[in-house]
Amino acid sequence: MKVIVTGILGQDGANMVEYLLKNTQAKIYGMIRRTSNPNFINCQSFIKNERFQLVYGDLSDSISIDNLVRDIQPNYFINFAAQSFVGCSWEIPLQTFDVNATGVARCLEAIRRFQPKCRFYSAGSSEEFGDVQYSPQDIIHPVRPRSPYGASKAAARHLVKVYRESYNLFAVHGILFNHEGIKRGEEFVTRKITKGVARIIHSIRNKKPFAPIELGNLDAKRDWSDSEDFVDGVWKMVNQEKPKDYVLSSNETHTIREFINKAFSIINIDGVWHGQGTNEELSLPNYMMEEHDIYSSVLVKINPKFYRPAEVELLLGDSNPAREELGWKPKISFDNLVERMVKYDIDNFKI
Ligand code: GDR
Repeated sequence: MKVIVTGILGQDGANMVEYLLKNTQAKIYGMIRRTSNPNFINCQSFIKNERFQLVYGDLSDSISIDNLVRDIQPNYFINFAAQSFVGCSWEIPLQTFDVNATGVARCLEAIRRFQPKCRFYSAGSSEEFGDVQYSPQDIIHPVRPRSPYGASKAAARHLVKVYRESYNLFAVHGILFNHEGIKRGEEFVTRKITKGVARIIHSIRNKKPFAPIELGNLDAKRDWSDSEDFVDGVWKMVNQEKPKDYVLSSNETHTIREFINKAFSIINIDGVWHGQGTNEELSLPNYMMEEHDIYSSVLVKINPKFYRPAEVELLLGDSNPAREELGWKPKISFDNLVERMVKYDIDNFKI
């Protein structure tokens, strides 16, 4: 069995490769783009595994995708490569669309032409739901994206459906709500917070001043899970009898503020919120200021540059069909996820 996984330098691609090496006998072809200094930090556990092979390709280059599918003749093609950062999709809308939407068309075309038996996974997103009309959001919730990123994923979803129905391909588009973990990129809000907490506790322990974590909208609500749970759901999705799209989610929602409170509670800091809007801040409680003799006290402050031109205010998924029909069940709760990320970042803290 041969599996092409794209996006392996990122969180989901790396977790998928680890999952497949552990749970299958497949040979894995991990696709990366040609760059001068690729960062293999997420791939350390498998880069030298004899069942793993690094291959070059680029979703914006159809020749490279055609060649990989024609030469490897994969049984599965799992596409996690993307411009995955919603926040910067307003700055690079065309590149976002080219990679996330047209890139999916390039994969589907390569499969149609060179290996039509190959099962294809397209990484969809709760961002496709956008300004939601009801909660929880299920697979039939209307598509109402609020960002170029959300629009690109919605287009990919339609392409998958069209290719499935037109050519009878086994292609699925999983709608994944937010998913995080110890391999998460540092610009996403959860990792930014947990890395910030690790930096701040390091300063407190060393009696040094610290700068606050600067964030944007703290009122947004997200449905967070662990990426390691989701790759199991993705594998179950591509191994159904007939192709069908599913939602993966924790079925819980929390504000960014709740995530921050939970993250600081892991290091026993019960911060004090004060101010409103752009003046809102989280500070150390007074007794800690006295105990630790620290000069700086602001843990979190707002920086409007992290506000988005349009925001998805609320996401709350309904993954019950995936749980019932695929037998998928997440193992890591919201509290476990935050704790795991904070502890990992403290243990691996480097100045
Ligand atoms: P999201 O994740 O856009 O939901 O997409 P992100 O962590 O970037 O933002 C979540 C929410 O936090 C608010 N926020 C901030 N976000 C970032 N990145 N940085 C900040 O400083 C900050 N302050 C507040 C955001 O406004 C937003 O409301 C993620 C990505 O992984 C997508 O690729 C994926 O498809 C979806 O999740 C499901």
